[in-house]
Amino acid sequence: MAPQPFEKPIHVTKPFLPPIEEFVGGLEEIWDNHWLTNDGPILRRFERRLSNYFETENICLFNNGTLALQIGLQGMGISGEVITTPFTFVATTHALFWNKIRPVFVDIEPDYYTLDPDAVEAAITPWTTAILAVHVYGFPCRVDALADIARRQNLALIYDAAHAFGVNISGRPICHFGDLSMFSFHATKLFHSSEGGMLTFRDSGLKSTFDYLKNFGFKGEVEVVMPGTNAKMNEMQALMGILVLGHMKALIDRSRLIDSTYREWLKDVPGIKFPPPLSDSIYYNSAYQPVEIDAVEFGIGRDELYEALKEFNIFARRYFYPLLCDYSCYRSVEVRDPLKTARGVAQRILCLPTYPDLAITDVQRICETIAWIQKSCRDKVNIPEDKALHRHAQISSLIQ
Ligand code: T4K
Repeated sequence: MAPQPFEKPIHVTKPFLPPIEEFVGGLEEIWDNHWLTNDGPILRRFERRLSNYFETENICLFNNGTLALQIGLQGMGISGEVITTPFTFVATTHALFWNKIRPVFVDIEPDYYTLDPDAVEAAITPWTTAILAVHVYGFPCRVDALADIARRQNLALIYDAAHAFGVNISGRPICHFGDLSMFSFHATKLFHSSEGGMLTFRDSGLKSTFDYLKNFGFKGEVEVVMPGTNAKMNEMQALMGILVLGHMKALIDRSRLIDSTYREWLKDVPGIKFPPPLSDSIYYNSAYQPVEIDAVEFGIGRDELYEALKEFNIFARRYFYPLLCDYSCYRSVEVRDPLKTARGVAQRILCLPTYPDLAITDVQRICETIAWIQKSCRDKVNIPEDKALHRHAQISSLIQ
């Protein structure tokens, strides 16, 4: 018998919200202060707490991660060509575009989907100024290999660490690798401030530049030293961030438990591949739950599973499909690397729901649903790939 659909939609994520009394208490402080944005007292407190958490003084807060990255590149004076990954959220490449930098897309590695250092090295030209790598899903890039290339080739090493809040390598927060890291505090992230972003950086001299750039370029009241923008975090965002930070250890523990439950309950389902266990030196945040679907072994392809899950009120997401270079706005960018791994992964990847509020019994139910779809569809649906829509109709009829 088919499993019952969930009564309410299960989305790929759902933001953690602190107890409402904590937020209301903070709002009272904001009401007393009559200070809503522009370097307010709560923002400063948030900055100090993050500084402590990340073990660095070199941080700067923003109203979102996209503008943080854009300003990071601008403040560091990056130009020309930057080698980057096509397997990420669009904002990574948009930040290059807004700085008039040409993205050079190269391939990723098969286990953790991060930039392949050999492909990076092969793509360097006299115009290359930086590497922009992504700790995608919070999986750390091969930081030593990339640092070695950056040092030898005199390139800046920049990380989009949007997904990597809380990740450590050999006990060091991940922001200590590379010249600059950007973290997103968007509502869909394990750590969030509803919207928000942060830069951490090696060169403390950059702090004032980033502060100018996020505040119209103002230095004091009557001097504007550079054409900045408005990318300031406000007090409500900072308040949410402080409160969520207080729960961070429990949030990561919970995500790790969800991850191990998925792995245990799906281990006997053919055609589902999890990223291999990480080395013991890495403390991982389990922020996302990516799996690869092998259409031959599973019986149906990733897209059909994605559609079939919707019938059960389960809304997984195909992060990150299509590859960035295949979006219409980047199709004109020349891509020399065949992107063999990235192309395959983009066709197979599916991010399953994971968020702290997701009950373990619901994770098990999602797994049972996937196992049921696999069993029911594998032998019964025998329609060629090019009739995918027809296949979907067949799958729907099996489920009903
Ligand atoms: N670099 C990387 C590698 C990134 O992944 C991102 C953002 C950035 C840079 C840029 O950082 P920010 O400027 O965003 O700080 C979402 C997020 O909007 C985006 O922040 C995130 N990456 C990306 C991976 O995912 P969508 O278009 O998938 O979001 P949406 O609205 O479809 O939300 C996904 C699901 O989350 C919904 O189905 C339901 C749930 N949800 C969402 C929101 C906003 C909730 O339950 N509550 C909510 O408030 O992009």
